[in-house]
Amino acid sequence: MAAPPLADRLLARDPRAIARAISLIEDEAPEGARLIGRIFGHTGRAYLIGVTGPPGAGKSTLVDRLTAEIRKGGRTVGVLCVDPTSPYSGGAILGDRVRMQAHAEDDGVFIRSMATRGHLGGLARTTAEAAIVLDAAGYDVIIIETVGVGQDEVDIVRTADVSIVTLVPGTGDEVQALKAGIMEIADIFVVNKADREGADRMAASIETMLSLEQWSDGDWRPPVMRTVATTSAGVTDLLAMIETFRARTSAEIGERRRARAEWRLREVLGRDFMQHLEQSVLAPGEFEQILDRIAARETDHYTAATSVMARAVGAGPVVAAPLDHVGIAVADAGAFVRMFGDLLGLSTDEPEVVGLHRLRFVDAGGATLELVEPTAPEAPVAKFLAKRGDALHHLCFRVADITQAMDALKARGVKFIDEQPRKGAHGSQIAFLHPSSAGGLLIELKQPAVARAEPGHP
Ligand SMILES: Nc1nc2c(ncn2[C@@H]2O[C@H](COP(=O)(O)OP(=O)(O)OP(=O)(O)O)[C@@H](O)[C@H]2O)c(=O)[nH]1
Ligand SMILES: [Mg+2]
Repeated sequence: MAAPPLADRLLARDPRAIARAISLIEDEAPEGARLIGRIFGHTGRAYLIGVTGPPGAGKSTLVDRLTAEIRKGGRTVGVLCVDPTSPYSGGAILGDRVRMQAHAEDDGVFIRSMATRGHLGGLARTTAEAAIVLDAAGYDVIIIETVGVGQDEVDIVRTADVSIVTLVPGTGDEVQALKAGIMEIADIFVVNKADREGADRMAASIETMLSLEQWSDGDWRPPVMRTVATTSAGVTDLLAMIETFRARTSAEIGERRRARAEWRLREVLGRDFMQHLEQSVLAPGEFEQILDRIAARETDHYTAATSVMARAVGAGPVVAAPLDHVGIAVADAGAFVRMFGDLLGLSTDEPEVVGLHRLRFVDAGGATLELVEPTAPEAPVAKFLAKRGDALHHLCFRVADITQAMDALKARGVKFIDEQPRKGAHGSQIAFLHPSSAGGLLIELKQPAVARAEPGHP
């Protein structure tokens, strides 16, 4: 008989299935994502406690004692430790093993360290998803321990049902230093290592900081608790305070869980969209090429992102470009104007000199014929004429934003004769693609002049 599916074993709180599920999530395996889909309907019952604080504050010891205290009341506990930055993380994991021993005989406790893989954002998400696994497995309380350094870790704790910030006696300067990061997320402060000198001062400086804020009547003002994790002193009171907070905030818990869901959803969407860009929108190696171009100051990250986005959201091809005109190199434009008039009844307007060329525009209905006549022997078209005689010279396509179109094309590896747009006829901006990128043809891009309301300002 085949083993029951992982999801079923997990829901039955099989520790091996839980460990396997968390590994799948850590590996960002597609099975992990599917598993979440299967078990998510069974979640939402667990109460999530986030514990953060500086390295070595005694968080793990405290979480261990808190776990024991919660177990006394009969509830089950799942613990997740996240420590991506601490140089002691090897030791922390060792410590977790030691602690696991303390609860080894207890199948009402599951402890897991989250491995550092990839970037921190990914770790934060996988931790949040591991919490979903523990929730589905039926653990009543889930405790997440993180070192409060990165924004993502702070987010994990901030979006827990209750956030506990652990500090230790010290000079009090730490409070100032931590203020910007983790101080404002605390629902409960804990001064751990209260057996050490300076615990009172530490508690007082937290109180001082709190007194600087405006508190209204209904507000939860974070209490400052004291513990000695190593002896469990104060842990019973801490748990009681957590329960008080839980009762007081039961109405708002939906909001926090919604914030948690939003944070996870944004993270996954961001990751998946980036993956889509790399796999389906950008050519192999193109991302690196864009980086090179940014490094060389040929483009900037906003412009590059805009053109990649335009392609990603199906704004059509790189440039939506209707045919503007067909360029014909001619030694004597007047002769051709007369010929088009006589043969086809096409009309022309006044010639215009641009650079080393005289241009005549013949109106051919939808598109225009542009007759390019050199005005100096060094004009590029003069060389073309010497070699080929009067002949089709180039095709010109109209684009709304020439800089953006060039960036989008360059991002695809297209080479240009003109690195920057230059002035064309009638106040337009133009640029030529290099024939090596255009099947040997000479292709011009043109951004027509914007029609201004004020006359006299072309
Ligand atoms: N004196 C005293 N020592 C404590 C107390 N709580 C923890 N310790 C000790 O402090 C050290 C660090 O404890 P941990 O629980 O590993 O601290 P942590 O905050 O989890 O550390 P990291 O996860 O590495 O950031 C250990 O040697 C603990 O025994 C306490 O209340 N008093
Ligand atoms: Mg720890």
